[in-house]
Amino acid sequence: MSADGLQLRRLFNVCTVQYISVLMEKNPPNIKVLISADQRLQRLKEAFHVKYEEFPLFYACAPGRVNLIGEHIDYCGYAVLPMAIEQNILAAVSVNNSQTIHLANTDPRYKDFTTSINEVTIDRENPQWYYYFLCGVKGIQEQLSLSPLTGLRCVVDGSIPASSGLSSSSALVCCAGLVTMEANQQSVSKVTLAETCARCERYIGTEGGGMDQSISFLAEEGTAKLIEFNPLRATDVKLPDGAVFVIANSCVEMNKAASSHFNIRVVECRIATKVLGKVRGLDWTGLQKLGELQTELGLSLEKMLGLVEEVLHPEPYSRDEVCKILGITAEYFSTSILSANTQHEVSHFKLYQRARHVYAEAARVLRFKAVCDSAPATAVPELGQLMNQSHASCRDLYECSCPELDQLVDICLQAGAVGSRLTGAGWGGCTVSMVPVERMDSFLRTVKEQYYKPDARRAALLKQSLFTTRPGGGATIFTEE
Ligand code: ADP
Ligand code: NG1
Repeated sequence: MSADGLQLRRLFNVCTVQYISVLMEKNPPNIKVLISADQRLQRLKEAFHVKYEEFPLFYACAPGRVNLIGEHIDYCGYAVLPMAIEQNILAAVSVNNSQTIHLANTDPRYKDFTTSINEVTIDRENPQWYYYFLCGVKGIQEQLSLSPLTGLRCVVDGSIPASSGLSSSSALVCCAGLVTMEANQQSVSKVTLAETCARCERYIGTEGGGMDQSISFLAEEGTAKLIEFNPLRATDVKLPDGAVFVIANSCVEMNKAASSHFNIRVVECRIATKVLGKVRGLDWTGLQKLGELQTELGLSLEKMLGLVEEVLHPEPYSRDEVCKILGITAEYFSTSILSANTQHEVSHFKLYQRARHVYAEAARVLRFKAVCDSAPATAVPELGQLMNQSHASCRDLYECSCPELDQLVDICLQAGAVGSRLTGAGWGGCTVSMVPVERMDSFLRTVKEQYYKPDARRAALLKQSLFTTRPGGGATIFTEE
């Protein structure tokens, strides 16, 4: 079988396990790194055996990510700059003719779930863990018109802190997509997998932009990636020597699907697009993203920032004002512009602030890549400055930070980071800091002392909350030798 020119399903011997679906033909990932040592695989295999009294047929694994810069702009059509992290979602799987999907988890917080292959439905009112899995199943089923699906048994084991901005949910969806592909003996290219999983994660109710699923599939060890959309593509970004990226979790959890913060921002960007388009005389009805507006107008990002200054006012827009500008009824506004979980959540929209953040952040991503590519002697401080500007914009214009994240960023900067910012959706979760190699030890000591030690809950979570990270490999499927 082949897709996008790749010869799929050839066998590779990697470590003690075999790499069976050649999604990564050029650079097969180091499976030992992906699953962080054999013991985890062994424990999962045992858990699978205890649960189902048989051994797994294959394993699938999809990494989380840290976004270095480019926050809340993927769903506006703009490029972002993430890298995969070592932490991932790993699943052990067997297939059968039972016409059921059995899901279990090594973490007792996530309860067992069973459903018929004919009833793969997602309840977005109740975003339980297995619905994320079913998003991946449904996405691949639809993409490949699979009917009937094969029955399967699966145990999931995750090492990504949940609701912390490191994309545990997308890693789960991507892992489930891979499981479904392999269990049904299909082959799909990495790009199609990424696009399918980005689309199907929206069944849970959040209107994400595709960064997380793209990096989970397209990541390669040793390099961050510039991810561009429409068409989806990933370009290597070599990070400068001399600095290390450190992730620190604020220990504040924010579940995207269980709140409306995220979708409100998506809606505000959509309204800003339409208002700016209308004022510039465009047919605004089909325009959804600030990036599409820029393409239509053929202007630079700098000019788009000028347009925002000229057209939008800093005071929040009421529903009435938006309806008046666009010449639409309140009903049209509700049904065609707002999303399901933003209908009653918000009465005013900060169009000026959100659009300014998006266009300036899009420019920062391009600058970050340019600095990495040209690698001047000043690369590290310059990249740090871009990260600091990004955090300030997330905090002040996009309002997706929180007091704990701001405190943690301040502590990281005082501890010696050249740049520090929230990463991922925000309102809690992690920061990423760029730290010169020679300051690493004192940086870690200071952050520990100042953010984690004074608070018993944070101190208890320290081990999995503060860690250095290097660009990891992408999702894969493998079996035992
Ligand atoms: P994130 O920023 O990590 O993607 P979300 O709030 O979007 O955070 O998603 C977190 C949800 O993903 C969890 O509530 C849970 O339902 C699911 N999830 C994350 N990790 C696991 C795991 N190891 N096993 C099962 N489900 C998980
Ligand atoms: P996380 O950090 O995984 O919640 C979310 C979106 C991304 C992106 C970032 C903000 C999903 C699945 N992910 O990521 O697409 O918009 O926020 O940059 O919705």
